[in-house]
Amino acid sequence: MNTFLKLEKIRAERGAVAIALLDPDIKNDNALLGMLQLVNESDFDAIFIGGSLISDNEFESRLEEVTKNTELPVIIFPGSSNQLSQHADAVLFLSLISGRNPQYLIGEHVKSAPIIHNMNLEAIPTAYILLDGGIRSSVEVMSNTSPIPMNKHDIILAHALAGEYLGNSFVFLESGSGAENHAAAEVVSIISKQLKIPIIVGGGINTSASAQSLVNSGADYIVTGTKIEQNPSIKELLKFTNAVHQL
Ligand code: 1GP
Repeated sequence: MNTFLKLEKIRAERGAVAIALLDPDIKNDNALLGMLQLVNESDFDAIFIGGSLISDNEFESRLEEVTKNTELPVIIFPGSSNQLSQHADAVLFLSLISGRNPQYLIGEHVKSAPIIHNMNLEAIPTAYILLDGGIRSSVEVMSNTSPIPMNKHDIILAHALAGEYLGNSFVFLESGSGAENHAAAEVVSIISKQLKIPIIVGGGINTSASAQSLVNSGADYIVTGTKIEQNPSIKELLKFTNAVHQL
């Protein structure tokens, strides 16, 4: 069974999937294994790994370290085509469809496709939609694209439908790491009613109440990163993953 189907099986069994985002950037170097330990003990279902700034050599060695120390599926959430490794189970093949920057619509894809092919890595096509989470996010700065305002429901829906019709396996509603406002429950609700493909929601989801309300609104996968970097207790993280798992 490939990684996408494994994730979907978890979704069917648990109602929704709890994803821990680990940023292998140098700033987290000493803390990375500690954060991984927390994730391993807190009932997360999978790990996304990636960041804005990390280079290819560092990425490879840190990814190897992570995969050696967890039983969870490890899926690359790449900031660029430099972030690839055969140690991962899969890579999100992201198209930043909320933007109009060709580098993130096809450029990085062409650069990374032969590498992914040679690594025999599973690529999971994902329509990545950046929403305005109330901060100027790293994605906005690094991709040179603008987020969609959260109150433009019809425009967000049009992008999500386009993502589905383009053949993506997931739509990812991203408010940016450290967002002040995560994706609005109303937005998730509107989109989940119209889409057939599963919805990943991430950015600024720091409390179990937020996670629960987003899952109630139709989010299929909840991603959290910053919370794990803030040295939470296992009890607190278990409360969070428990709020995601509604079955
Ligand atoms: C960012 O969606 C992720 O790409 C996670 O965001 O760090 O705010 O949890 P946080």
